[in-house]
Amino acid sequence: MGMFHKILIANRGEIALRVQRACRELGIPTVAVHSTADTDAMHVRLADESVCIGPPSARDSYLNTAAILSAAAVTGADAIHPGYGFLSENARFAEMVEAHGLTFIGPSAAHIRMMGDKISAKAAMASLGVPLVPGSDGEVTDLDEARAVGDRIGYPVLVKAAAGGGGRGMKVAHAADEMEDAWTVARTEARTAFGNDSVYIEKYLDRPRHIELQVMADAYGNVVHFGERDCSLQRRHQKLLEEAGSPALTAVQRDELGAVVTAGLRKLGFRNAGTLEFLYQDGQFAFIEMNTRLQVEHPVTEMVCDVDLVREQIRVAAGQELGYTQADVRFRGHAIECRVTAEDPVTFMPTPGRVDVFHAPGGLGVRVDSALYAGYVVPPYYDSMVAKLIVHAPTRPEAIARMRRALGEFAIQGIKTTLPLHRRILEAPEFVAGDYTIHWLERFVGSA
Ligand code: MV4
Repeated sequence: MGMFHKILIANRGEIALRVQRACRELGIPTVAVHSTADTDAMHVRLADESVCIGPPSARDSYLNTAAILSAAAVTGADAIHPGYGFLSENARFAEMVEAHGLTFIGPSAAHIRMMGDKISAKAAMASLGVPLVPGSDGEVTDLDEARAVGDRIGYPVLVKAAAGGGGRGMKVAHAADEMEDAWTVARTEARTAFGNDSVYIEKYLDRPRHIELQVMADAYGNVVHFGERDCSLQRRHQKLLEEAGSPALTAVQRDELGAVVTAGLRKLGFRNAGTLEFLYQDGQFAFIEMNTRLQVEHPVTEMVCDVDLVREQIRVAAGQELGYTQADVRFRGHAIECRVTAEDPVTFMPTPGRVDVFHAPGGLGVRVDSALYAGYVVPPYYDSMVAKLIVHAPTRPEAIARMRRALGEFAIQGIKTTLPLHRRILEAPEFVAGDYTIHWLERFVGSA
C-alpha cells in the first residue's frame, strides 16, 4: 500500500507542529492552514506550504470546511489530519473529505457519528461486553420513565445529554424529589447547547477516577491498546495534568480491560486512533464515552510505549498494516504531562499577550510540545493552552522528581501562565501518593 504525497493539517498551535513532525519523519510534505490572526504562528513557519483560510474567529477559519477543502484542492494534498478539537470529531467533515477524494486521517464517519452519540456509543460497548455504569437502557423519553429508572437503580443519579461531553447537559438528582428539576434542566441545556434534547440516566458515582484507554486499529482487523492514562486531575472539565499509567491500576487490570476492549473494537471494524473513557471506583471500570480523535494527552502514552501515535494514524489511514501485535506493546516506566495555559494561575482568567521570554526545559526524559517562541503574541481567539511539558522516568517517584526539576527550569515571561500552579500540585502530598479522584483538584485550587 502506498503513502500520502501531501498532508493538510487542519489545526493550529502545538498539535499542528506535532502532526508536522510525524509527516516530516515519514517524508511527507505538509500544508498549514491559518487564520489572519495566525500569520506569524509557528505552525505556518514550519510547514512546507500555507494557506490563509479566513478571519480570526474559528467559525470562519479553522471550522470553515469549504475553505479547508479548497486549500487541500489548490495545494494538491491527498489527506487531511484534523488534530484535536475543531473538526476532529465532525462526522460530516470526515464524509466531505472522503467525498472530495481525499483521506480523512481518523476513524470512519460512521464510527465518529456512533461515538458522538453517547447513547449509541454505550449500546455498542454493552453489546461487546465492555462494562458500563448502571443506568437506563438507552434514551429516556419522559419524566415517568426517568422516575422509574431512578427507583430501579437507586439515587443519586445523573441525567446526561446524548450529545453531551465536557460536562454540559448533565444534572444530578440526589433523591426522587430532585428528578423533575434535573430532568428539565438537563433537557433544556442539551437542547440549547447541542440542538438535541435526547437524554439518558446513569447511577452517579461520587468519587471516581477518570481513566482512559488508548487504542489503535488498522484496516485489517488488527487492534492494539497502548494502555491507560489517568486524567482525574481536572478543573471544570479542563484537564491540567495526566499520567501514564494510572497510579491506581495494576498491570493485570490493564491487560484485562485491554483484552475486552480490543476484541470489541475488532468486531466493530473500528480503525485508526480512539480513546475509551472510563470511570473507575471501588475496583470497577465503567465505560462512559469514546473519543474518536488523537487526544491532547497522547504524549504520555507515547513515552511509556515508545510509539509515535500520529505516525501510526497516518500509516493505517494510508492502508498500511500495524505490523505488530499486543504482545509487542511494552509499557516502560511512568510519564506525566502538565498542560501549561495562558491563564492566571489563581483566577484562571485568560492572559493573551506577548511572550517576552520563552526558555523550555530539557535534559533526559523531558519533552516540550509547544508552538510558543520569544516575541510571539498569544491571540485571544483560541484555546489558552500554550505548552505541554511531558516527562518520562523509570518509576513514578522519579517522574515526579523530573517534573519538579523541569518545571523549575521552564521560563515563560510576559504573560501569566499556570506554571506556578503545576509547581504546587507536584508538591501536594495527595498527588505524590497518587491518592486522588476527579474532585481533588477543584478543592486544591479552591484552597489556593
Ligand atoms: C459521571 C460522573 C459520575 N457518575 N457519570 C463529566 C463529563 C462527562 N464526560 C462525564 N462526566 C462525569 N460522568 C457518572 N455516572 C462524573 C463525571 C465527572 C467527571 C468525569 C470525568 C472527569 C472529570 C469529571 C468531573 C466532574 C464530573
